[in-house]
Amino acid sequence: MKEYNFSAIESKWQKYWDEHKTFEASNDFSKKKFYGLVEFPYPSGHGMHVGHIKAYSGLEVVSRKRRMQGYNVLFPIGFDAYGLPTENTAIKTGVHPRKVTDDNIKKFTGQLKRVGFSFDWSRVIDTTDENYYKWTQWIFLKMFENGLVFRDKTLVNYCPSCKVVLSNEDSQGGHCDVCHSEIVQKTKEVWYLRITEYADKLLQGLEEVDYLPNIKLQQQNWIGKSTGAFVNFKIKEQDEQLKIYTTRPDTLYGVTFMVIAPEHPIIQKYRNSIANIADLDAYKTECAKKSEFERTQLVKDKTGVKIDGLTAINPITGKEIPIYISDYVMMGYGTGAIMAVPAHDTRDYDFAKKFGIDIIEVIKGGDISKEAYIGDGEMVNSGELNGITNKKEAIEKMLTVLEKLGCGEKGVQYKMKDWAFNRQRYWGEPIPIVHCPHCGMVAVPYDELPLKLPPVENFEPGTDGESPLAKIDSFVHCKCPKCGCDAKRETDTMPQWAGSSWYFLRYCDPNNNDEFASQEALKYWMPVDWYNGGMEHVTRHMIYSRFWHKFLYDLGLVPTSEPYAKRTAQGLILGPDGEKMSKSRGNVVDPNDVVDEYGADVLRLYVLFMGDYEKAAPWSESSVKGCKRFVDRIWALQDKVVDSDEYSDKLRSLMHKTIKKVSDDIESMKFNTAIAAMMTLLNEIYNVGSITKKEFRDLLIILNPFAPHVTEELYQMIGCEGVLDEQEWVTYDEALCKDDTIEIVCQINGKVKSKLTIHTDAAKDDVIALAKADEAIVKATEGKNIVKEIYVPNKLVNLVVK
Ligand code: ANZ
Ligand code: ZN
Repeated sequence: MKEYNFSAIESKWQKYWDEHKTFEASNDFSKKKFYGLVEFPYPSGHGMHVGHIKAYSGLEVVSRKRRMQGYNVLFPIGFDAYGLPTENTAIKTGVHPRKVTDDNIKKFTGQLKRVGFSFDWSRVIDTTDENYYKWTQWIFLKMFENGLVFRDKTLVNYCPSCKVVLSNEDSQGGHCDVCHSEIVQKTKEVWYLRITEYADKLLQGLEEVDYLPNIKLQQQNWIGKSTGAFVNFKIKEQDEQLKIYTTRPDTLYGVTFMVIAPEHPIIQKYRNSIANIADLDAYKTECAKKSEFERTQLVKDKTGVKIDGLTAINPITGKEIPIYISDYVMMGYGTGAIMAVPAHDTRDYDFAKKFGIDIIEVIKGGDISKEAYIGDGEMVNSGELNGITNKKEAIEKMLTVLEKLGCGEKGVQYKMKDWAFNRQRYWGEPIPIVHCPHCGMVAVPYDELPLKLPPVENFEPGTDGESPLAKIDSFVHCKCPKCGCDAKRETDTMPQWAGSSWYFLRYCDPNNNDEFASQEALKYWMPVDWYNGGMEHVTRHMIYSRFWHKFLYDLGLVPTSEPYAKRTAQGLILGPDGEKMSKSRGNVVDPNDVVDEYGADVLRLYVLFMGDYEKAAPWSESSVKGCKRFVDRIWALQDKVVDSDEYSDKLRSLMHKTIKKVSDDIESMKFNTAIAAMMTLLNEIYNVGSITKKEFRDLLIILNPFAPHVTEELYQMIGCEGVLDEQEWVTYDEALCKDDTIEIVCQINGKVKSKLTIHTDAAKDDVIALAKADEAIVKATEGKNIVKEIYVPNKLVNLVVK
């Protein structure tokens, strides 16, 4: 038998695929199509991570299968190359970001090719390429033209270390997404995209798409639609109304005070009539140092100051109530003012306790001397609402009363805010706007795009968070496109997420110089049939790109209202220690090392075998070796081939079952159990002692998407016609898939964790392998060592772990 020289075999086939353009999508738009999309990488200096391999391997398998099923497959790749890390490297090393980017892209390309991914290399996109960002700027100008771009001076999230303004999406949890520094609030005039105008469409669109349930849920929560009411409270001392937003107008009789955000404009308006204005100012200054995240933490001690000189009147009871400022009310949500109902809201309760304010029960059911009661119950102390037990009914009734009194109305609010769309940095798309002293903001004419990033020597941002572009006179000074007089260019650049907001459209027609993509290509390829990526992008890139897409749809420039028909997500790969992989922990696995030692096929098999695709799983060297053994044994089958074009009696049934299992499992992303099924088949072949040529051929076909190099090689070695990747996917006979199976229990340290369905005659190794691939078992053994494996045939598996 020839030695299994994986590195020679792998380079041979990679070269073959390159030369034959095997995986280039065809422009024959009459064929049935499949568009599989994976999140294009940010080409960082660290090179590829095993996480990238796992992220791409899922749809890699699906795409290879689809080609064999006769689809015209678009499975593209590119580089999302603008961004801070590259610029920071440039600042540190003095090497221009263009060069850093090109080097990194080269490195990534080499690594991706070494793994044998079947990407269409003729359609590679680089978001920093002027032929690409020309269209990013073009779409931005379309938004500008349509009133979706504006500038506003407000409180923004500012990262003092990166010296940039960040969107809410980029500062979740109060930390900078790039450097993890704490975010501070700063008043600054910045660019915004009016994404909130699309809030309802983004929410409704979720009903049309096939996303994993938790992905949908996260998007719904991020958009955060809330239905409630706006209510006006009269101010006793002034001819003034204070408008609040509440989801619980039914509790109006329980309002005993009001709280407004420290930044609320009413304070400035009446500052001369407020006796303790100095205290209020001081409190506001303290608040400015805190992040929104800190301010809204439920557990923190409540602070605030009572406004001395403004008193509100409850519109229902006519009672006078005090107004406080406190940091738990945010200026950016609702109206920046609330009616406080301490009996039934936890934050209001804590505040009332601390400041000695009355607590009036209006819903029966709890013990308000101990804590706020937030459940449902009968309305009490509430005039016309008394006796009502249904919350909805109570809300409706109160709304009618408020409307009659003319002091309230139904209202809708969204958690999502407009998208702070700017960076004060060099390595990004220049915002194509000119500021003219006469005409105001003027768009750069479309035929002048791309507005190119000028060459710069010094990338350091300015001290006041000013872009390095502001220092380049030749860039800044220009003529107004409208009136021709002296004007200045905008010097902010677009944020990291601009280029990725429409890249899936460009893949359809990447070299078009007249349009971002032709209508013909878009009509054929869109929507993306299946998009896979990380959970961390669900409330950023996914929301942003759906917004851009819906905007283009409204202009009639794309054929579908949603960009992605289906979205799934892979789980993280953890370090061998079960912790998140990181340079500082020293637990990072380099995919290059794995390819060197075991080959690309083993790496590909392993990242899909290591556990449930959607779950996090720790790296295990011994499991990598297990996959290597599997490939070695597949290789060794070449000595057991019987020349026959039939299935043998002994293997017929198992062949059909395995083909069915692998076919189905690929569709539901259960790659681990698909591989386990092929392992079972392999063991059975060894038990039988031989394999017919037909059986071998069909096994190679179903294994090909996972391990394409070794299967191509074997396919030729056993004398099959043509090349494997041009063969048709194999079919099975449903009738032959019925089986003698039995359910057994699966234990960890003697405790039942899961159940498995196995063949009654399955071998011990196979059952153990199946058990280890089981979702619940993977979870229960995460980060632990299996020290003993027990199998009681057709009864149970028990894994002893430490
Ligand atoms: C009275 C009330 C009584 C409330 C009660 C809740 C429970 P969602 O569902 O998230 O929309 N609120 C309104 N604006 C606020 C702001 N700018 N900062 C902090 N809190 C604000 O929450 C709406 C509720 O959050 C509103 O309903 C208001 O408190 C508070 F038993 O009004 B409620
Ligand atoms: Zn002008």
